[in-house]
Amino acid sequence: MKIRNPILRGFHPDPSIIRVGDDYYIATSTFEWWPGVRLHHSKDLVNWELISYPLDRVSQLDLKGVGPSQGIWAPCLTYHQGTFFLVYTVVSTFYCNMHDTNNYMVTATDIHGPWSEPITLSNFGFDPSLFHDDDGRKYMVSMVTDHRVPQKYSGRLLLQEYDHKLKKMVGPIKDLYAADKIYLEGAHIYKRNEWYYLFAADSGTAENHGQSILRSRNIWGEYEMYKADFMERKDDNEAYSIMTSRHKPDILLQKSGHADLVETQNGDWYMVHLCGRVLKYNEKAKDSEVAKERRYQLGRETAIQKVVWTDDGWLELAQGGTTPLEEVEMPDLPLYPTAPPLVRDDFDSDTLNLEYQSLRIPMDESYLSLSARPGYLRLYGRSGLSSRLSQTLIARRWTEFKFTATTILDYSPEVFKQLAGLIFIYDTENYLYLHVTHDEDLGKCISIIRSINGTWDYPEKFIPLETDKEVILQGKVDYGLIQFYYGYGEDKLQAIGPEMDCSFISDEACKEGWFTGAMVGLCSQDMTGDRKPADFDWFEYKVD
Ligand code: 6LW
Repeated sequence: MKIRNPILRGFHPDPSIIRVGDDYYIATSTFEWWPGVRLHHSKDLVNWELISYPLDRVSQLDLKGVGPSQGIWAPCLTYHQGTFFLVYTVVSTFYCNMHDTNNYMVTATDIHGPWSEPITLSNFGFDPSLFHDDDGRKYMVSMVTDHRVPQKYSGRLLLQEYDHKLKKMVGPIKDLYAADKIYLEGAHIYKRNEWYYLFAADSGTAENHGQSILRSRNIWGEYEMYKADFMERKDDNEAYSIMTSRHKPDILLQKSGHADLVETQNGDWYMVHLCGRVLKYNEKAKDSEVAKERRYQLGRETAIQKVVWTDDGWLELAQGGTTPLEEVEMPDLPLYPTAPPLVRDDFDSDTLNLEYQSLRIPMDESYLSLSARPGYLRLYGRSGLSSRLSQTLIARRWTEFKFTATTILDYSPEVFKQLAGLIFIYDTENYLYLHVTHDEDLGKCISIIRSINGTWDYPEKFIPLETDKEVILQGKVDYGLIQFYYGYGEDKLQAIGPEMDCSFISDEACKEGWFTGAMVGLCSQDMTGDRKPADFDWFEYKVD
């Protein structure tokens, strides 16, 4: 049996991995989606299960108002002497000149929490990572952002000591790497056989992405970069990557880089890394204008590779070369299957399934209830879809390019400012929304709103609905195209609107932020302030 990549499918970037005994944990970035940081667990590296979100209180994390793809970036999970440490960046200003990238740490003695209140770290840049040295000292490495024009260095990593008794950064801040040519970020430090290794993502997170490794006898440097003949380089400006997809635009795992290492109980080594699967447009869409673009709807995902240490102490992919594999040899560990993925959620439980996340604010009883009408998810309508403050919206990840999402809605809107329905969304500016509303002439009715980078239109007119019936809403996504359906019985649905491009719901097409991935979910707006409830009996996400 092989490990099938990506192991965490759909929007799961910047993976950080640890092993504690027989248990493996991966933390990934969640950006403006609440709660903060997704944790998966595995015992075999094959089967992974979502177990929790460490940042689940507003006192730990306040995302109100943050822009798309800001918020939580690149968590780093470590474990030392009975304590889990999670460091991460909360980005409050980006896509501008001066970035605000604040770094924090929370700790817990149980991976399931509770996690502490955040400790403030230093803020020279993003992607902080904590290293626990043998002598008990702790260090934080991070990249440096530079607002000057031109920037002084293109790639810069720094190191500072962190004192856990004082709960603060101490001592000097020093450059570990500062150079013109190669951009580095997402760094982690490891120690092996008296070498300190600096393991860093190179060349940015898009299709040029790669992973580099440097080493030094002293933690403060100088670090020597691993340079070997098997590393293909087109010119002197190209990074020395031990893994990259940049020369192979046709392999499944594009954008490969931003890796973290783990050693198994048996002494094998693996690295998790981010990757992206490029959208292959379906037959009907492939000659269209948009199909000329390489787009990644599923965002950046998490994959894993087997690696080996060479005799002279460098790290390489186990298969040789620099190309990540789609299927990877599994470790010599017993299989530990996880529960099958959630398909139809009947909303019969007291708590919402972990798969769902909300935008910026906690999912609480004030606007979302599983008890107000047992067996239904009740969403009280609030802000409009452009709001970065108080949206009533929950969503889960697209995990494949072809799937069907369906829900059934009991809703009696009284004015056009009340809407509820099924949404396919990247961020506040990019979505397709099949919704039920009210029209002065038609009464209860249904239509579709399309927002592409904040330009809105209705690809379908308003169609009247029967007043007292629950209505089924459905969207079928098929490799870049979407078709919506509605009706009163699952076997009697009728198409609504044209078959449309949905590839704009992707990293590449979205203008303000491009770090998350496509989501699908349920939402409700009531811009009158009356909080009109919308009741959803079930929600299904089915990969075809
Ligand atoms: C992540 C960083 C990156 O922190 O993207 O471009 C950021 N590089 O490594 C968000 O995933």
